[in-house]
Amino acid sequence: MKVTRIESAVLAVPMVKPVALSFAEHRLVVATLHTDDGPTGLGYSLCFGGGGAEAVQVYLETRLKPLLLGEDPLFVERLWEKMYRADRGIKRQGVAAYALSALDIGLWDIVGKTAGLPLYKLWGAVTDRVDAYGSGGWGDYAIDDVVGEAQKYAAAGCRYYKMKIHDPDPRENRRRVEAVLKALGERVRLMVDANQKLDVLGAIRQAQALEDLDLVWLEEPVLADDVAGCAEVARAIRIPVATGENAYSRYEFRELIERGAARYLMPDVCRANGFSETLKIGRLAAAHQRLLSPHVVHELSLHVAAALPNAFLVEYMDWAPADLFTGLPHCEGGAFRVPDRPGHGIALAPDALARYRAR
Ligand code: SMN
Ligand code: MG
Repeated sequence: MKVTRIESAVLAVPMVKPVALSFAEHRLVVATLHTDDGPTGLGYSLCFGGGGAEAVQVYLETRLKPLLLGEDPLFVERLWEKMYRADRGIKRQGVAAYALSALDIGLWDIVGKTAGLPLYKLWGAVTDRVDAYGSGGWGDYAIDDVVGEAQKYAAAGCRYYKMKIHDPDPRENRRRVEAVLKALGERVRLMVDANQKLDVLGAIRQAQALEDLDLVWLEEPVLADDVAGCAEVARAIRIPVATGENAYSRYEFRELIERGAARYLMPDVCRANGFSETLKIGRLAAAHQRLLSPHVVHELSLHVAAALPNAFLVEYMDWAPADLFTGLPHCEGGAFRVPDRPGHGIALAPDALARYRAR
């Protein structure tokens, strides 16, 4: 089997409220991989808020696509190495990793379809149902918006909800968290996400102000580059730390683990060099008693979580309009049943390219 053609596009997907209070749109870089006598694979990377999608597409088209054309798509590991090692004199990660991720996801889709197996079973399934946490609560929401969103996820059965702590005043963040806890009662536990906004002392102060609220984790307290700073926070506070959505490889995750920077590791399959690397990060985490909680794109991450015994929840951000994909799983009783179609089970809806292509 050979890869004969790869078509890519940038899609611009407008957001509705409450997400629209913080983001007008998200962009997706989608890649369709065609083969001569085998199935077609779909891969994509989610560029949240839209930033950088055009650069990701250009890198994919000009630098990575030529490495795959004419190759056997079942040799994923070989092709991953070829893509990962390309241009290493000018790139580390970022844009290039988003592009590689989309293609790796597309290659695995072909492998699953060729084997006639959903990916989680191809990888040796541990479950076919994964619990989810509702996620959102962005900084531009009024408290009522956060509470309303949390209640929506609780109504879908989610027993966890993650919200942002973006206010410069730790007491205001506490008020927002308390309002959600009060509205949801005992049924739901919360995570909080600082999105790299704090410094070490600020994070310690913020954690102290939240310590008695039985939070599951505090996420990305300091700049993602500052692993030592994150580790200092993790040592000093009594809430477990989660991080990793801005880490791209097993090497970065190894450093997070070795420095004791977090208990929960959060690779994003669309950033961390695809399914191939995310699975390796998951195995590395298991060897160090770390739980893997994959970042967003639950419709793809579900396969990873269902194949790893040390996975803890997928992140459910309900942003995709109904006419974007076919095969999107539904949250029932706070969990997703992993799609049992061969590959990852997600396809673009028939008119999605025409409707959402960015202009
Ligand atoms: C987040 C950041 C960027 C894109 C999506 C989601 C956020 C989270 O930090 O963890 O949910
Ligand atoms: Mg986060």
